[in-house]
Amino acid sequence: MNRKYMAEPYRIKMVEPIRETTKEERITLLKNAGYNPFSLKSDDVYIDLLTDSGTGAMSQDQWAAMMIGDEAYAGSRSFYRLESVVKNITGYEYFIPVHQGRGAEKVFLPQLVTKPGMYYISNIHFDTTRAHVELAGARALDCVVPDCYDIEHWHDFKGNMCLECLENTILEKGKDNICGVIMTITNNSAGGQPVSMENMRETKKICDKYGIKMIIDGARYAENSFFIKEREKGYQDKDIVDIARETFSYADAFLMSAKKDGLVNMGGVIAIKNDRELFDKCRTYVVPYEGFPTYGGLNGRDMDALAVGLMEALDIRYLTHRIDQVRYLGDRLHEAGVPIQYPVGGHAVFVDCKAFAPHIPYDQFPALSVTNAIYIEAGVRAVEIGSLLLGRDPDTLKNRESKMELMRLTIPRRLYTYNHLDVVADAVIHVYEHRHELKGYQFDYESKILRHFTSTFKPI
Ligand code: PLI
Repeated sequence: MNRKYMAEPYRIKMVEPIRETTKEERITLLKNAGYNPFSLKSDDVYIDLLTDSGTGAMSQDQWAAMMIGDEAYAGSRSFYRLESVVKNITGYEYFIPVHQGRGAEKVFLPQLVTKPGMYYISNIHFDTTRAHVELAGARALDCVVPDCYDIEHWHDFKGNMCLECLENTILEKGKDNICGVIMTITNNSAGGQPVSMENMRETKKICDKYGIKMIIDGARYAENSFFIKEREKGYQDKDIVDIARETFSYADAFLMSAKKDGLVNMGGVIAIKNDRELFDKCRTYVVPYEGFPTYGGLNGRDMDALAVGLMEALDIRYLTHRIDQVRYLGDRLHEAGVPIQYPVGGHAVFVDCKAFAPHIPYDQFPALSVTNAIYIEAGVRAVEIGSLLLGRDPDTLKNRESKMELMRLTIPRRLYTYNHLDVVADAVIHVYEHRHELKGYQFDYESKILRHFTSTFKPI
């Protein structure tokens, strides 16, 4: 039987109760949190769609693998098991574990910054990636395709790199001033939108032409591979793992927050295709920042859980259900007329808050306003991905205006059911019907780096 949305390809054998609060309680809780959902206690959240990072459910095989974790400081069996999986999937020679994605960024990105005034170019830098580029003394430039901003209309690969923008930027800044090109797959800030294999290939050609390294920020590479299989000509009959391998073949290095498509609660990866010198530099820096190169901030048991999780995330039945859940929520909102990034991406539904609350200007953070309203309505926690997250220009210190003001409803892996997603959809639709009542926010306290995490606000 063909179902529109695939049912869970698993049974639930352990449950975690979740608490429901009243609307009155939530009004107070949000006020006490400085109107910043990051400051809410998770116990005060009914359905937590803040992030899909480290929030998924592990499988019985992962829990079992943890029992064989070998907690040696140097050269543990767990390390070698994980290394062999990473090498098998990527086809790369070198691997270093790290505690999470930003650990990989902190160790790796400064290695390619060789002088002042350099740039990384990405389809869109994720926020921590941008922060680490800037902390390393370089600047982050984004070159996503214009389709990305055509929110209402279907484009198969809205996450793609704009090749013209990429080449023009290299020529304008000078190839010797480009540290590297970072391809974020899927493109989180564009709405979890996929990047096509063709785009990977063409981007690599441009990188090779100018002698620039290409790096994959592959937190969600398995989901990206799924979209390539679904949408790109010639890939329908290929296995997901082969699509992933071809993807990696077009890059020189792979940085991963394994908290997403690694299906673990903590972990990260640096993998380098064949540049021994770069590997040695990263190995040197991983020691003071993360830990010895055979554990990089992880327990042996974490590495074993990741070794299993990486393979589970490439399973087509797992991926079909995963993407169907996101599609289900997207379809419910789309059918009700709520403006969303369409089609939905791999890990979240991104609500277009510029269209949702056009009366709130960018520097009063329309997506924060919608996010706070759905928390009050139903105890659902989402996250702002817009001008608040983009932060200030590091040189002029002016508020940067994001091209899109999005609220991300991020779906953790294997955690919630379709019924939970109905609660979310009903809340968002309710707030949409009362959208004219929404108000903007101003800072009460603004933190200097990655301000969206710890700042506090006042309603205007
Ligand atoms: O949260 P980390 O440090 O494990 O990973 C940082 C990171 C790097 N790249 C990309 C594309 C990410 O999405 C990412 C983290 N994302 C988070 C936390 C999110 O909520 O989307």
